[in-house]
Amino acid sequence: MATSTSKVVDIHTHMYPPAYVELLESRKSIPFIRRFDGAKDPRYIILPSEAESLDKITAAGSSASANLPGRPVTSHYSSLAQKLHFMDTHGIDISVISLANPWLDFVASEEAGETAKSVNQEFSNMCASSPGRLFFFATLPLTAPPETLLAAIGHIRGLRYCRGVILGTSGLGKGLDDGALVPVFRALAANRLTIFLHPHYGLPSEVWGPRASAEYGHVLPLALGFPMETTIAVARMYLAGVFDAVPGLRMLLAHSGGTLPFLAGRIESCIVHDGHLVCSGKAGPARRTVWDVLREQIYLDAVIYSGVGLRAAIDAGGGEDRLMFGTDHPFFPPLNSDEQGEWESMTWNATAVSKALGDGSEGARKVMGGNAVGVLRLWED
Ligand code: 5CU
Repeated sequence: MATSTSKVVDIHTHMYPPAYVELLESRKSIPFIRRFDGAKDPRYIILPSEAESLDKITAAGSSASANLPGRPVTSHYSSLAQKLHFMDTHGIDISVISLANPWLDFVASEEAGETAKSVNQEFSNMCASSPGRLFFFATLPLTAPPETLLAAIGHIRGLRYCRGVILGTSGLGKGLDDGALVPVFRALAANRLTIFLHPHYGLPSEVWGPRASAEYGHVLPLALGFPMETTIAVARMYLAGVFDAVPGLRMLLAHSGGTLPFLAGRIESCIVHDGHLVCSGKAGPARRTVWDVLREQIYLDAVIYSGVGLRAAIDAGGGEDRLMFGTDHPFFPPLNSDEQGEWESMTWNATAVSKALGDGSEGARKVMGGNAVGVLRLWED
């Protein structure tokens, strides 16, 4: 459902509103924001794999010469003026902003409902202050009791600039194939709220081997752990029949669906050759395949940084109508040039779109913004 607009829309772009930053600053365990002696900016420590380097610094009693864990928290994380500057610098007309990982996954059950309400209200206010330029994916209080969680959907559906929710893969603690989540998925679908599925937990740190934390930076968890986490979460939903149970469910998968476009054929083969699934009637001819679900209920972002990956994502969804451009701002800032200038997260992803679909082509216009405007109703402001 693309429109003929040539607007550029960034659907994968995060903000940490000031109240959320304060919450992180008040914490003593991951996730948290902490200042280290001699470091210009505070550091944001979120990934389970960062715990090891944090422990080393704590044991050494000094951070002066050490490789600091986490990432610097600059104004790009929480300043709206900075977000608009980033958009203007890169010719982005509209951003659909969302809280970044790990959202409210760590918030105590009794506080989650109110925290979600205030975070979502902050997002709503930011969007209202730049009408036509900002929309948002809200955050759900997943640790709250079921009635609070459903009430949160009631709250966000009334927020003028909200177009969906950003969701991690842990769900209520048992993953997204948990039957207890079906009412939540139904409520989101009934309110035309798209789920933006985003990873956070990656894979267990052991899979990266003993050299990773000292020598390989964040490369393995971010480049490989994140995409595998998304792939596994969606495969589990598919195998549990969630997409059939909630046909109105629409999901937008981060990082072009992890490895799903590449592995969908293998998942299919494993299903039809699985004795257990065949005997229990789950692999019969009436089954909607993974390909069907990809073409009917799933959108993929275009945050994959290469034409090769993007081409696979386009083909998996049956065409360019299911891809939406994104930058992942404020993550991956340039390290050797001015942060107020051009970011490769924009240029690499935009170049990938041109390479895969042709510079200035209709397909490229759809991916750069037309699909997002149509699917997320970005004209209804
Ligand atoms: O650099 C990172 O850690 C991240 C992250 O945590 N989340 C994200 O969306 N991109 C990069």
